Amino acid sequence: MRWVDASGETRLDTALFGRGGQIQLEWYPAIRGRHEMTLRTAGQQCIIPGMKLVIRAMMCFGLFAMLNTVAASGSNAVPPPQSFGPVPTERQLRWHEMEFYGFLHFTVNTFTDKEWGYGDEDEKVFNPTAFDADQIVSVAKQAGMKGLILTAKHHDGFCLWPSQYTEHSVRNSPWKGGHGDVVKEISAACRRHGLKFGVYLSPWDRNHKDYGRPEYVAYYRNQLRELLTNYGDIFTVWFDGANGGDGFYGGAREKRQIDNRNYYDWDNTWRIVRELMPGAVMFSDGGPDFRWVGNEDGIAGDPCWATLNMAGRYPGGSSAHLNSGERPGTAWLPAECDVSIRPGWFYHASEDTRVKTPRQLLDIYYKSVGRGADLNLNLPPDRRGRIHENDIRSLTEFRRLLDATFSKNLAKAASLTASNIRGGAKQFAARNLLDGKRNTYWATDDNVTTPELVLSFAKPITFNVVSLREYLPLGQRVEGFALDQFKDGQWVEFAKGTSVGNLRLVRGEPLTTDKVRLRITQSPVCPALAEFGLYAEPAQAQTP
Ligand code: FUL
Repeated sequence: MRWVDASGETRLDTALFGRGGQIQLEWYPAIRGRHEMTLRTAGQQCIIPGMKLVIRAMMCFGLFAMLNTVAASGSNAVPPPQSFGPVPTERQLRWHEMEFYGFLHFTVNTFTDKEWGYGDEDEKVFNPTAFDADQIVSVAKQAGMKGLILTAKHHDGFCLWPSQYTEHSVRNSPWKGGHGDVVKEISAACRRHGLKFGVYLSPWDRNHKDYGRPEYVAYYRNQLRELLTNYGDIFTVWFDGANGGDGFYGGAREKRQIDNRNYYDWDNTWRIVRELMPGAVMFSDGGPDFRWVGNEDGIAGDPCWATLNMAGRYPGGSSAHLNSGERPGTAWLPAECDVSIRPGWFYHASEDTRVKTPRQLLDIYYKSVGRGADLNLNLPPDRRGRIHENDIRSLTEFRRLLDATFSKNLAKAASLTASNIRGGAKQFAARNLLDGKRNTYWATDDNVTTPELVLSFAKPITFNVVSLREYLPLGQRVEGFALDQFKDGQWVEFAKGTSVGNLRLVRGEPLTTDKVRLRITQSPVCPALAEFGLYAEPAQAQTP
């Protein structure tokens, strides 16, 4: 048995319970009264949410006994493949499962019609007329987003929560008589609607007098602590790479350059997040948990590897290879595609007619989520403090088209023939590809790195989207694949690709056939694939 704490460190290691297989207990310690435990043995997982210690201990004991029986009975089981290269942490796996979430860019800029505030804005300009956190969050939820990241503080330094460390905040705005707290309202609405909540806290602060000096770093960390202790669970902290330049700086109105690499002492700043919110993932150009994709168009590279070489990487550092990732890489550092539904990140009435269309959003989805990245789509609240009707219209149709496409996996009707199954074991059977679960997978024997899978249908099917997913805990393995249809008595290739990772969506012209073949054409080790799907997009999604 391994007892792993939230930072990934093994706290206890004993063979007492795990003779026939491995049982893992992960314990996320008390975070403001919340506990989470994960019990895992080969192919099984049980998460026990917050409850009193004694009850948890009793439940664990019973579950251990049960899981140990399962693990012991599998003592002669075929061993799973060894992992390849860097592998994701638990917190990164949880982030991969989200796939699609949103940004909320909201601050004084919304009212001054700017993208970057200078830092000298009067707090009084922040005055939404009909702020409605439930409207904002429910729009995101209906769009299928799994979480929202709020700009608690953008480069202008204005704080959307009443920070005790500055006067430059909602406390001095007329909104709700100075008693408003946007961070509180959005985080609470996220909890009510079942979305995760994250914060963007700009390192660059054009308002603060000490920016560029050590005192500011202490201020920044104090604010980070406030956000991580007063607003419940935070799934991510988003560290922007844009750093230093001209600004108000307490009235100095000058240019301040900083040394991006050393000024923020990132190791110690990140440590605060690990201590206060061990389950949270952190974003920046250089990680440590997920990376920028290198553009603000929402488009991942093809290939887009989830791995990167980390030497010389830091927030605000080089963007070389962020779009494609690097293979095999020294760390698991998957990409996030961030893009706004409008040309700007903040709301501007002049952009009401320039909202991305449902088809543009679909194209972005296929080129981000469909290339193994997560999509972070920005929805800027307007001056009322709501998501604008035009944005909602576009999102609603986008969601309808996605649901119409992915509600039915046509591959489920197929009979499957795999050229190899690891040890001939049911545990690694090709059928695992169709069960809709990311924790079961098809794997082959170690020496079989280019297997094939044939899907045969009783009646011809028509599809135009193929999906593939790797079993991520074993690392990113596949380097090349091809897809064939059986046409006029022979196999004809209709698509090929390289990286798969969390998800690969291949989108093309509709095909009608009664046989489809997947060929893994390149892999340094035996592949481990979790899902395979064939889908048909409604006609409206396919027309330009
Ligand atoms: C950039 C910022 O400068 C933009 O204003 C926006 O917040 C974007 C998401 O990140 O670096």
